[in-house]
Amino acid sequence: QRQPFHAELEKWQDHQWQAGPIINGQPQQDGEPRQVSCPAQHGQVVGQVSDASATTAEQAIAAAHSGFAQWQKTSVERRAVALEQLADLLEQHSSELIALCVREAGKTLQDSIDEVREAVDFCRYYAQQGRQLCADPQLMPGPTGESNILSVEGRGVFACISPWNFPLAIFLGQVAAALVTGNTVVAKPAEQTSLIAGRTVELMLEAGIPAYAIQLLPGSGAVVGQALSDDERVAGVCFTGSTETAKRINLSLAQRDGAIVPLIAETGGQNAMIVDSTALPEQVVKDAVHSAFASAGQRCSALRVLYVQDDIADRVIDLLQGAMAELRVGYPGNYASDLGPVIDASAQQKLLSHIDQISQQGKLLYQTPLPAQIDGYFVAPSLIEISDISQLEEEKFGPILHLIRYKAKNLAQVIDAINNTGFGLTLGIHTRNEGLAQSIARRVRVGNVYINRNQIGAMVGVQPFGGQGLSGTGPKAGGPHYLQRFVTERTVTNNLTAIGGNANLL
Ligand code: UN1
Repeated sequence: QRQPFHAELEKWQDHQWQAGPIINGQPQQDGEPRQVSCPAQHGQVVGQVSDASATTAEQAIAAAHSGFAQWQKTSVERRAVALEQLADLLEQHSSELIALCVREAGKTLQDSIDEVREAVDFCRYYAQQGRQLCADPQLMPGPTGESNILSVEGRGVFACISPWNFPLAIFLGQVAAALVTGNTVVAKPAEQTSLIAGRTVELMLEAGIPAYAIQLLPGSGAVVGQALSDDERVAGVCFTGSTETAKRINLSLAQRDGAIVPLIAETGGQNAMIVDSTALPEQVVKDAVHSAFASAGQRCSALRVLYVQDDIADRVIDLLQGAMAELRVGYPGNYASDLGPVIDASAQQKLLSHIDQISQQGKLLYQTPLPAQIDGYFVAPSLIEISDISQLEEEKFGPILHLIRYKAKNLAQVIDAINNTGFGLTLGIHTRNEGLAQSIARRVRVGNVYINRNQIGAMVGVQPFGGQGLSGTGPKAGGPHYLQRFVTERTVTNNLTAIGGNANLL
């Protein structure tokens, strides 16, 4: 089942990429490079990465710090145009970027295509939003004889710390938001996907984003992440990843002497779907399977707990097993694969031991068989019945769907149990009772509610995305308020009569 663009992708099948720190546009070599291999094929080498040391991190922060004055003086129009040029360049290089997403991150072809699309959307959307937010200073209404002018400006150096599950889209979404609002950026990509980040920064430089505005630091959280959180010159942090890491960053920021520093965090979820007995079982199953197993469940928005009203539970389970039997797990570069591998050995281990342990407490209802001779970090899509959401202590980031039966009279307890997890990211509702859907949507504290459809794949500018509680700080990515936390505001009030100006002109 070859697609027309497949030959294009094949050109990149054996390509080796290199990445390392980039400071003021110059690639740096820090210590021995490490080898990156494809999560779907043991031993298939994708490239080499040189991780940043604490000394290099310091140099990158210094470079971003001294570049700030220049970038702040650059008009928002020029900053926005640079992002739009980058969007065009990403489109021109889409087959390389898609191949890199498949090979380094193990994302399926479809997910990799969507990934490039979303990165392009973020650049264009934030360019447009940035023009509005950072437009000319606003003259505020006020008493005669005074002028009151409100302006917004970048905060300074922004640290952008991004995850491996959206190695291009979220990496670039954060960076684009920080840049268009006038901040210079030090970007720390996830260690698992440094090659994609490195290639993206090369394209940013080619697109005309000045070298002083974007510094890249591949490396670990312990070295690079810590250096960014501790350094007084970093004026803001934008983070997507685990709740636990967000808390650690918050703690480091709180201990700074020099300033109170904003943290924009988008973290995990314990996402549920509530299905009542009026729902259409076929539609429920289609949406639940996609929400739970697309991207091998490695989305913070993914469905983890399917609550089904007991009257239709057996029917839904039956259909779910049928649908899961149809899922094709395989090499992510094959168009026919619905699911690829999970990201690495440690993720695979954690997921397999969770399946073991929770199946003993509950009941393993179905597992999609893995093809024979599959060679990589694959986890079989699993459906497990449990009795209570509190049995899941933390987010399980993989292709595991838990199912809980509930009785209609206990709906309020279901809602309380979901709220009591403390997470609040996505919620799915399936019912043909519109009043009930609206009532549930109001009572479960989450950032994104999806009614009678799947609950992943929020679109930039359409479904602003982000949660509350343990799931993040807001504002929502891809929404009209996102850029506001990247800027600081200044109001200048001027008594015009003091210097004899003609106050009436205002
Ligand atoms: C994430 O998994 O970190 O709604 C974010 C979605 C994506 C966002 C997921 N747009 O699935």
